[in-house]
Order: sequence, then C-alpha cells, then structure tokens
Amino acid sequence: MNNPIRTLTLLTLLTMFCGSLHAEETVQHEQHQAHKHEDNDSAKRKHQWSQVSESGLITAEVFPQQGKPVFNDYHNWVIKLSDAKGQPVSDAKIAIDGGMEAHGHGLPSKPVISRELDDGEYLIEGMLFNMTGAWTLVIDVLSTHENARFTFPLELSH
Ligand SMILES: [Cu+2]
Repeated sequence: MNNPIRTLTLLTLLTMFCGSLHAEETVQHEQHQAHKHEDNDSAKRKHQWSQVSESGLITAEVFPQQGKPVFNDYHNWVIKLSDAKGQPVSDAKIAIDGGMEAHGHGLPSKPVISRELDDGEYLIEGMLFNMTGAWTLVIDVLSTHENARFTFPLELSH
C-alpha cells in the first residue's frame, strides 16, 4: 500500500540530498573563481620583479610569498620560471645569493629552494632583509632549457 507520509519523507530526503549536491558545486565553483582571480592578480603584484635571461629562453619572476617583503624576520619568496612560450620550467636547480652593493655586504641569511610548489614555481625559504633599500638578488638556474644567471635589483621598502 502507498503510504503518503513515507512518500513525503522520501521526497524531502531527495530534495535535501540534491540541495546539498548543488551547494557543493557552488562552493567548488567559487573556489575555482577565487583561484582564477588570484592568477589575474599575479600580473599586477606590487612587489614583483621579472627578468628575461640573456638568451631569451627563460623568464624568471620573483616575489614575496605573502605579497610584500618582510624586514628583520625570515620569510618565504617564490621564483617562477617560464620558457619563451610561457610554459613552466620544471625540475630546475636553483641557487640564491645577493646583498647590498652600496653597503658592501651580502645577504644576512642563506636562503634555499625547498621545493617546487607548482609547475615552474619554486619556494624560496629563509629570506631575510635586515634593512630597506637597494638589494641585489642573484639567482642561478640550471635547467633543461639552459643555465642562466638572473641579477635582480630589488628596491625594497615597507
Ligand atoms: Cu645594507
């Protein structure tokens, strides 16, 4: 026999189920949008330096992971490598050096590349700046594309 209450309960459950499915889709969609939004922002990051290698084969971009440099504390930076077609350059070996030429001192820390965060994006850990001003960041890249040295003049301020 058909029980109307049972049918109603089933309908309610079905509606709730579909509702939650839909909610999940919406969340995923929003996350996707947020990610896209972030990507768009990377083009207009305030503290970001970009340089093309002498041969033009690789472009390197460096920026503080949190969006701006920190002073007198260890923090992370990111280096992003792409080839002439804009494709990520993965599995590169990267070394970092630098300092302040005007003051005749090097970097106060020994930053290292700890891992590749995403294709062609590498995490630089242990960056430290003990003063604002004109810093130079020298980055050596060994990759399948080429071995290149990038010298970034960074004018750092709060
Ligand atoms: Cu200095």
